[in-house]
Amino acid sequence: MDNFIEKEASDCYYHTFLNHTQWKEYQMEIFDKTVTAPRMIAWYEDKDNAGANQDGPDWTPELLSIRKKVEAETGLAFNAVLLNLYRNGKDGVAWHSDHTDNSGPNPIIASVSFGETRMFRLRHKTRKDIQQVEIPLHHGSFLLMAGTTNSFWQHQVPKTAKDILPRINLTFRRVSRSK
Ligand SMILES: O=C(O)CCC(=O)C(=O)O
Ligand SMILES: [Mn+2]
Repeated sequence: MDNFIEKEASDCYYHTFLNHTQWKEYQMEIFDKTVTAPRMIAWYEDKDNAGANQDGPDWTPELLSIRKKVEAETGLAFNAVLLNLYRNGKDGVAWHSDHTDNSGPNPIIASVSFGETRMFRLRHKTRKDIQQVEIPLHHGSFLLMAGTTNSFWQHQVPKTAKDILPRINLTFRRVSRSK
């Protein structure tokens, strides 16, 4: 959904997140190697959630206000958000599905994007006859991944050779570590 957040507010959020977030590098395990992911991240989670890192950053007013809007839109409650910063076209995220945070095989993830438009691609895990889906995620847009999206599909944000500005993406999640 485009213009989930209007242009002026999106500009404001973009600059605030870009300049006032403690962006961290993220080390990934690929086979036997540890590599640095081509993007920066920041993780926020309700401190009263079981198992939450008590030393993590507190939700900022901007994040809380977007979370409220996302919750009103979806009728769902979220207790964590992962911020991704794609500094330029060399940053991206490789094919994956999101089921690693103990929210089960069909997590509901609400995604909000700011800054440069990047392509969000989906591919079915086994059905090669189903065409890939490509969704441009614009400044202020909203995307909901629900149902079996993450159990049957993988997604990526491909790198691009274009000379582009940063993009910031927020993925709201429901994390529950108790079984
Ligand atoms: O940047 C995006 O739109 C997707 C990010 C993503 O897939 C993730 O954080 O798991
Ligand atoms: Mn993902």
